[in-house]
Amino acid sequence: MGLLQSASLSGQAGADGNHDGKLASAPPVAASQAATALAVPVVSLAASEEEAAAVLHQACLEHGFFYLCDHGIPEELIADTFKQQRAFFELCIEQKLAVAADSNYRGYTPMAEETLDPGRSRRGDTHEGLYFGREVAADSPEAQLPLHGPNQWPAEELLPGYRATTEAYQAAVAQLGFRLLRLLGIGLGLGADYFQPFFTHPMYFLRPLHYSAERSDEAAGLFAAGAHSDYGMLTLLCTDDVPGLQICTDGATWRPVPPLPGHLIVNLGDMLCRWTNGKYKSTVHRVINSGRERFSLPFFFEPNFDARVEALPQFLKAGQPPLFPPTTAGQHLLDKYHSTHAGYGQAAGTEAPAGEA
Ligand SMILES: O=C(O)CCC(=O)C(=O)O
Repeated sequence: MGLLQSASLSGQAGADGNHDGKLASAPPVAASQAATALAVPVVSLAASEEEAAAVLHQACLEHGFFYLCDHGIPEELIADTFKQQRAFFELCIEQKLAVAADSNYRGYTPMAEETLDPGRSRRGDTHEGLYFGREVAADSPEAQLPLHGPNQWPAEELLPGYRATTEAYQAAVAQLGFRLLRLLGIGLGLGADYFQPFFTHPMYFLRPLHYSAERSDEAAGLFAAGAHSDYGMLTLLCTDDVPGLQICTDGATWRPVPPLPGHLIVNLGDMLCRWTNGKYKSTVHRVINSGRERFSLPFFFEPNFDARVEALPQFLKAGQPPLFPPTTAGQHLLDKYHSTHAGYGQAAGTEAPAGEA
């Protein structure tokens, strides 16, 4: 375990500006020129839980991002998962649309369907993707909840082994999510099991992404993935070797977080920022494409749909109002889907919530 050699950081900023639908800490275009890489901490799961939790805690206070090594997901499984996703995205559009995102928003979302930074983007983001949630049988009572139900898989004859490989990767990364929950609880002084009750029926989503080779053009409002903070608890990201991810921790400067062989990139989402009343950072990030096709595998680890998310009393100073109004994990996710996915309202048969675009 250790830290990468440091590049000093000036100041810090939590993102989750989402209570008003805006990203308060994304820097303006003029201020966001390319900058040096950031010294993102490295958490090793080979260390004891206490040691790992201490490094993780510091990373959450300062960056909201860390690299994760010794995570235990076999290299071969990662390579096979990327290979299968490439095969899916190479299918013709009709074949991909055969599993178009359904009313639970599980399935395929075409190129430019998502706009993560609607305030700055002039076109949809230059990626296509797939959502695979925790598998929920159609006849389960849980399937009554928005976003819950069976996943949509491409036919086995079309992509042999696709489902088995993707499910194996998803199971491995979900297990990691639960390990990190323990470290978060320890790091915050709440106890290793503190967050478990919020994750008895977690909403998690593996989201294989394919970025086209189109160059991003910030001045023209064209992004591979526009500036945003993540909506849930944690994101565990595996990327290919093409750089592109940038984060903004100081409200002014975008800095690259390059892929590191054998490491996942983990970042905190809005739920942790809200539970800790901003103590932990839900850091704004984006993807800028410099002309190469790119694949990534974000895994969004979210609490139960009905988990109440509001500042925990431990993180409120006397007389201080919470930074964010209370919400639930499910409602927050639905609000964000409505504001960033062109197809969500139609697919789910719902109107955008009041106050959202
Ligand atoms: O592909 C990446 O590197 C990041 C993806 C991302 O930010 C997201 O899906 O929220």
